[in-house]
Amino acid sequence: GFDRDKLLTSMKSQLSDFRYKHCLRVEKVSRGLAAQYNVDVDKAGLAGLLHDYAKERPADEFKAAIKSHNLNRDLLNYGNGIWHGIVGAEIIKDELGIYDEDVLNAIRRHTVGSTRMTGVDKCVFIADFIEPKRDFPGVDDARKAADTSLNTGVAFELKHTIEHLVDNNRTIYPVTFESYNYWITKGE
Ligand code: DGI
Ligand code: FE
Ligand code: FE
Ligand code: FE
Repeated sequence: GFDRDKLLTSMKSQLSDFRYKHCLRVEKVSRGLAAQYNVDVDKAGLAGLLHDYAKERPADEFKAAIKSHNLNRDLLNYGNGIWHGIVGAEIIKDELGIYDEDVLNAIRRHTVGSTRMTGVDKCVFIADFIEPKRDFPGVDDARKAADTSLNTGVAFELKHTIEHLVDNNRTIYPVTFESYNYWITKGE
């Protein structure tokens, strides 16, 4: 087991009030999805709670961590949006002593997905997108998709995210495309 109060203190010390509260909402929604779809509720909740732990770190720290943890150097061509999950999981391991790979993978995959997403990964990925304070155009359709099936929710979110990135002339991390190609055929 883990000491949730201690993790909350760490989260609070690392994050703005706005993002800390977002993480608590994602924890709750992720646990709800896990219960709905017979996924491990505690893993989905813990990953949901911690998913943005590293989001407010400076770029230099992520760049150093990419090198010290020997992660794919292509990551250096991206930014905080991509780093805080993939690299953030390594920071969480080092600083919080969370070693459960199911939890760490859900954190790694919460922004860009993966072709190998598990139930826990899907709950966190979707919860981050549909938590109650999200209010972008299309969020109600995303909530409906999530209520149809986890795969439908994941496919909807990847399509919406890629559309949004293209609309804004943003570069797309190749794993995001791989995830889209894989899951767009799996949503029912
Ligand atoms: O951390 P959150 O804001 O709660 O949400 P998130 O982790 O799902 O997304 C973080 C940011 O990353 C968001 O602005 C969208 C962006 N993003 C998602 N996929 C890609 C991406 N940015 C780039 N450049 N490329 C991607 O493939
Ligand atoms: Fe995030
Ligand atoms: Fe997300
Ligand atoms: Fe988030």
